[in-house]
Amino acid sequence: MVILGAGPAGLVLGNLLLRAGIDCAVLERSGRDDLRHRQRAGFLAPNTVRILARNGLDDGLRRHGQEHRVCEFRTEDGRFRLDYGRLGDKEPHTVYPQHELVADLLARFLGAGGRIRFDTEALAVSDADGPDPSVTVREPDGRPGRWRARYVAACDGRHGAGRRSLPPGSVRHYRRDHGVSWLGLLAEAPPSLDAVGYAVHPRGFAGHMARSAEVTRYYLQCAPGTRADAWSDERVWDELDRRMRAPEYGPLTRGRLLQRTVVDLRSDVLEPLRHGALFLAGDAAALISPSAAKGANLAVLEAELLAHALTAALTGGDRAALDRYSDRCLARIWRAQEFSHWMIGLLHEVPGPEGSSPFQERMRRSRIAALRDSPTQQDWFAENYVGI
Ligand code: RFL
Repeated sequence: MVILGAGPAGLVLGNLLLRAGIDCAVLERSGRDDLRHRQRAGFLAPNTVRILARNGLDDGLRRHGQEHRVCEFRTEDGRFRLDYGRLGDKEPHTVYPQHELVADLLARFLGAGGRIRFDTEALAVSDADGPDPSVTVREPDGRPGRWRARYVAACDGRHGAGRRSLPPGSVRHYRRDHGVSWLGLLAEAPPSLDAVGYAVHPRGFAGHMARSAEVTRYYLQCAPGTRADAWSDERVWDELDRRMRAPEYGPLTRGRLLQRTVVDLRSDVLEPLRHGALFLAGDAAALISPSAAKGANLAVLEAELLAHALTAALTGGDRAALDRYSDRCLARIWRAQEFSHWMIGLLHEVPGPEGSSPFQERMRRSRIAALRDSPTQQDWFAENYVGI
């Protein structure tokens, strides 16, 4: 069994297969250090925490994860807070940075004797629908190599070899460009409020999300095509202050900007998530805009489903769960896509065919008012916000 990619999807899958006694190897393009420092997600859904806990992969999470249950909306019509941990299914998020989770999963995998090849880039998966599937790779010394495997799990993200190896016409590709971009920032500064902050402003969206006591993630909507380094640090902080309405609601704690990335809000889904012996999981299966923080959560969920299905096939010869894998994941993926799409419409004036319009601006305000005023809407929000 070969797994491409050592992100949350690949490492959860690797750990579960290893524990089930299945011979597997993980091929990872990056070096070990790069992997441990790649800061991305932070909000883990309760179901993700349960999956990690029941598989004994939650040591770090239990020790260092922080419960999080409140979000605050700031708009031209004032501000309001939702204690989503008391609404809907009454469950909180756990804030635990993705790179810490990846480091934990990696340590666990290696500690249990797992095989991982760093600096090894998968180039293509061949003969996935034939008797002898294989993966061609570029070895760390630049030379070509080949791995044979009964099954291949592509957990190598959206630009990985898994997706590239799908023959034309073998899967359907659904995609959507939301026409909205965010400048994603990591600041070496403690959180400025005790809630996720969503600010909707005529100048664009701004977001605030705690990562740890020392680091906070911020987002600033920017024009598509903006370069990550286009704005000075001072301009970034001034713009955050303005959009988060700091003069009215309190100052933001400034700090050094550790990371800047431009994130174009795009979504796509492949159907089915399988071609012969090649299975897709995580971002390789579906890319979801970070507006509702679902990507890493879907990756963990899919990895567990795939691990169980592969274990049944490889240890008992029962392929029924493998045959159901794609449909089971897709039901959850589309639900998460729908909610993320709704969040984008809540937080931005999504340009319509004729661009932004006053009509859309009024629709957005009305959507926020419904969330502020309707307990039913709040329960629905909470259920979808933490659910998967
Ligand atoms: P990953 O984490 O991208 O890991 C893929 C791994 O594959 C390797 N790779 C290859 N290896 C070998 N050969 C090749 N050809 C390869 N090509 C790639 C890569 O080096 C990498 O190590 O995918 P995975 O495991 O599917 O996990 C998905 C999540 O990383 C992603 O969905 C989330 O980070 C999305 N996301 C968030 N999700 C949440 O659930 N909660 C959040 O709060 C959240 N915040 C975010 C986010 C994504 C963000 N960005 C960068 C778009 C915040 C941001 C800014």
